[in-house]
Amino acid sequence: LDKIIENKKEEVRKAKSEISLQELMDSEYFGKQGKSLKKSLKEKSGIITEFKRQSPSKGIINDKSGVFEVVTNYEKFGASAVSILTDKQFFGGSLEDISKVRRSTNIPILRKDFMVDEYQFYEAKSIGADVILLIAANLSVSQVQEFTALSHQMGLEVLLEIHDEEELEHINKDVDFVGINNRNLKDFKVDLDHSINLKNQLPKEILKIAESGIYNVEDFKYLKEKGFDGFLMGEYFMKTENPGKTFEEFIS
Ligand code: IGP
Repeated sequence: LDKIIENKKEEVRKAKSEISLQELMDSEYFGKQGKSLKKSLKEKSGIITEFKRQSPSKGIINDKSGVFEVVTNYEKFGASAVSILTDKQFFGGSLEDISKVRRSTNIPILRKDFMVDEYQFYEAKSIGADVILLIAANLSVSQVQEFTALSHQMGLEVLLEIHDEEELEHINKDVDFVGINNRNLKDFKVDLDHSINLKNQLPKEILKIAESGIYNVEDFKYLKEKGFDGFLMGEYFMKTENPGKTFEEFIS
């Protein structure tokens, strides 16, 4: 994670020198409220499907499927939202992956990246993202607060990701969702019961999302039964030739 964050800060420095904040703010999406994941979590399957080509833990997952086809099918078969990795170095994604599908997609789009600087929130808004991810492991309590306020000013919803009890202090009443990562980012181990235990320590009112490592219908049902409101799933779909079809089969 440290390596990713270092690289991200460097990337942001570079991006800032290429495109000014003002240019980002000239985009048509500024001043508009994004699509609400709160709403679509309730109205649809509750699954936040993910488009992810590769990851540090798994290497290449899928370098053949195109973002347009996959996202179109995720939406068609009832995804509540789509998460799109925009980190290039470690996940093989890009901002263009979101731009490419924004106009043809009606469900909320989560910009999945490592947020370390205000600039990235303007960037997310400028390409039409609706939701952003904040990872407690790489942010201070006050950064989470500041980034949440900034996101809401721009009409973006905020998913705060935690993994450990120590990270509970990062939660504030303004974040829209708390995501519990079933995968430990330090050793990549997946433990659903660890997440359920942590979930039980969260405020009752907050929407809870189970993230990562959901690889079969049983796990999904188990987490649902335990009271999670949303489920973030990537690899299970992406590792197949036709991720959209795999999603269709999963929810039917
Ligand atoms: C999806 P999986 O195991 O279904 O592919 O996981 C998603 O939860 C995972 O990609 C993720 C992630 C992250 C990636 C969760 N938090 C933070 C990068 C950064």
